[in-house]
Amino acid sequence: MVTISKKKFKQSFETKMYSLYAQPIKDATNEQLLSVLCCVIKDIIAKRWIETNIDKEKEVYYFCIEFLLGRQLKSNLLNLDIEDSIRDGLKELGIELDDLINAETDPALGNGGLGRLAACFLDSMASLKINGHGYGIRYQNGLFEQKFVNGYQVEVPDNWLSQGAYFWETVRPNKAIVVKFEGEIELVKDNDRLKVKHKNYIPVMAMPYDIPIIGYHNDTINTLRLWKSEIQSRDFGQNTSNAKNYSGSYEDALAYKYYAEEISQVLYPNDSNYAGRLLRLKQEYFFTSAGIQDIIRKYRRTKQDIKSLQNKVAIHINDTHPTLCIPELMRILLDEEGLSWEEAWKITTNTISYTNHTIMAEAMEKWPIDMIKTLLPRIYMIIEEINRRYNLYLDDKYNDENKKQHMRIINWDNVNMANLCIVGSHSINGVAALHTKLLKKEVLRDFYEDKPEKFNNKTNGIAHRRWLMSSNPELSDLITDLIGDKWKKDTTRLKDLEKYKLNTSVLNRLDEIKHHNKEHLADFINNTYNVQVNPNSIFDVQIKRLHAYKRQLLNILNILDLYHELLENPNFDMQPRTFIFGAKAAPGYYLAKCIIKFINSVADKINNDPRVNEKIKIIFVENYGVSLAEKIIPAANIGEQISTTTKEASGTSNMKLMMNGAITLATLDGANVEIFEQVGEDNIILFGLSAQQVLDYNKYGGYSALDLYQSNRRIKRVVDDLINGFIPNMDSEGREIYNSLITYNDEYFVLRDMENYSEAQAKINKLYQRKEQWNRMSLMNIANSGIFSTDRTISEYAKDIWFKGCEINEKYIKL
Ligand code: CRA
Repeated sequence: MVTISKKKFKQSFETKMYSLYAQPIKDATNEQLLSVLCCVIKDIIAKRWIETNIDKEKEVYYFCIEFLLGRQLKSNLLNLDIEDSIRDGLKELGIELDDLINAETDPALGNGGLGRLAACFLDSMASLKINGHGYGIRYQNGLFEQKFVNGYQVEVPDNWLSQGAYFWETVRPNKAIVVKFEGEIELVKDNDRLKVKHKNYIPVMAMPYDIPIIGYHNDTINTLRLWKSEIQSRDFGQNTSNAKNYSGSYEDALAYKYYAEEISQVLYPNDSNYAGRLLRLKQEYFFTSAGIQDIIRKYRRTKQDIKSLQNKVAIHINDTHPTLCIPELMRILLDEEGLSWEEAWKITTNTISYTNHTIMAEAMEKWPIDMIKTLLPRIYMIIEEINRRYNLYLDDKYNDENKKQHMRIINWDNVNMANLCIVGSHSINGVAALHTKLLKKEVLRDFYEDKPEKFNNKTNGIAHRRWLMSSNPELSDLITDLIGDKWKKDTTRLKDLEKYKLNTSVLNRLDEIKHHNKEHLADFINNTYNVQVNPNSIFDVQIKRLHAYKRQLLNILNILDLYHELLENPNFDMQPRTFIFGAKAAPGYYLAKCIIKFINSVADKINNDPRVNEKIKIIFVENYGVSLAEKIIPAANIGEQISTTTKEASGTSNMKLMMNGAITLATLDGANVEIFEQVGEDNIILFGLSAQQVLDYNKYGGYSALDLYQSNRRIKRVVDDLINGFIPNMDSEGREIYNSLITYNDEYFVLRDMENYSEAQAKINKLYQRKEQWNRMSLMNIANSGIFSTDRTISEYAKDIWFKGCEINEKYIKL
């Protein structure tokens, strides 16, 4: 383990301050102090980082187009176990560690669950001592910054690099890689073989920026390598034989610079939605090609036979965005290594595995043939050949044309990326039990029936180090006082907390801690939004991207209903509630933006109505992201997981909230099903249509939102509020939402589940008044959250997918 004494730390800090800034500590800004601290920490870990990078056993490479890391300082100090000495040392230098923790930018290189999951996976791989590294894109602008103007979402470019650099990263120009776009392919005869020549391509340089990923109390330091796109300076403006023919004019030089740099300029702000844009395809090839070339370069240095690649390397494709790993690896094995198609295919499929994260049809990536052909001519040839061979296989095995059509990789004028992933990898997994079941039985049924052994489930998780130990230290300390600290390395031990379920003083302690966290959040809300919230009220939290299927609309319509009930009957028995929302909408997703405006307008009306003010408050936090989540989650009493059943593949805020003692209010969707299995029916509040009911409605119809609206007084009342001027300052947004519910028959069954949801909320109202029982439920949630640590998820990936059949698997079987 790396360590540093306080004395040594102070010396290093001062020396670094002089060498970086040539100024005394007292003159430095917080940003400068932070950059010095990051450098000192990087110095401390440097040797270990190099050693981890010397490969000893099989390595895992996790390709993901998003990594939502969150701030790193606190979590790095925790994992290195040096927080106390650093805090004390800084204090003696007149610096508060917490000021530096808060000065760090929050790199928002992801949209939501997918990107945050990737970050939690990196944390767990390092903490389980797996040689596992991430590959992604170093976007110049991450997910937009959200501002509310008159209740509307306004998107401002995210400028996470405004401090000039990201203090944790190390750029490695000596490891840069050229990625080739466009051009023509020529097959040249070379003795008895055909050689592939890629001519007139546009070279783009992939520049690696490495971020250390530090394992918890062990010596593992892995790497997240993010690629930035740049011009290839050697070819810049030169008329080389291979590169596209730039005349050398100023205009050409500028055009080339723009072409190259645009690729890593901005993260697509879409969640569960397919961005059908040429630039997105460029991004996908850019980072997969750079990553695969990097892996092979490193492997070649070991001088081992390329045919043993699968014994040393596992490549994981996180959703379909990195699908091009498959043809890119094939390209290198065929064109550079000279292997036969059969040999190359065997190595590729044995090395690559794939996770599906959604069944939403609009999120399934399909790329027009013409686009791929022009942008990536050699890659397209390989995809075409994979498709040709697969069609032969299908024709040989099946007669059913429909079925075959559905399974083809190239279909009509498109390449179906999910199909390519399934065919080109040895493992396909869903992210929660219900999701995997739906993949097998519905969405990917034909593939499952064809090769059932390839399919498996890996229920998502969360890094408990960040989401409990670091963000809720008081709760973490209480747990350790009660059951010792073994749970930190083995979260299933949290189960030991159950023995305190009848212990009043422990339950009260739990309550006190929740109350402190609520006070902290209330202070933050007061300071930031100038709204007073009552820490004795129920903190009811829905934090996730804004999407119709996640049904923030159901939540706000129920709040409106409560408001009406209170106005009609001021003695209406209601425990005070603070409803907290946090959500960004994709900039082009109009309905989602209308819902944001609606929530803000309702909040405005209710928060300013003294008649109900003691009972209901609504807070919509601006610019929800990892750092805000770390503040909100420890303070939550209720976690709203109210998606339309079948639509949420897993969800991960559900796990974070339960682990912090919130009670889940949920449909039996995604991983809520497993939360229910863990805590039992007494410790979760369920409502809503079952998966089967939703599937049946979708298949056979039979639901009329209009009928429901006409026959249910309370439903009609709140739906009418969308358009009757009751909520002020709404323009056409109310009509848009109204139409989605009534004219378009409520695709996500908001009105259908409304009554049931309101009953569930009423149940919570009663339960919360029995404080001891509520605290017991809270304790039972914490105690049973252990399986949702990504340490469990990752050890399953390790033993069932990445290291299956390998010697080192022994290590993970025990986990
Ligand atoms: N939007 C799912 O919708 C899931 C995460 C991580 C999502 C979530 O239910 O928890 O992935 N899907 O598995 C996705 O990004 C491309 O699909 C998500 O974050």
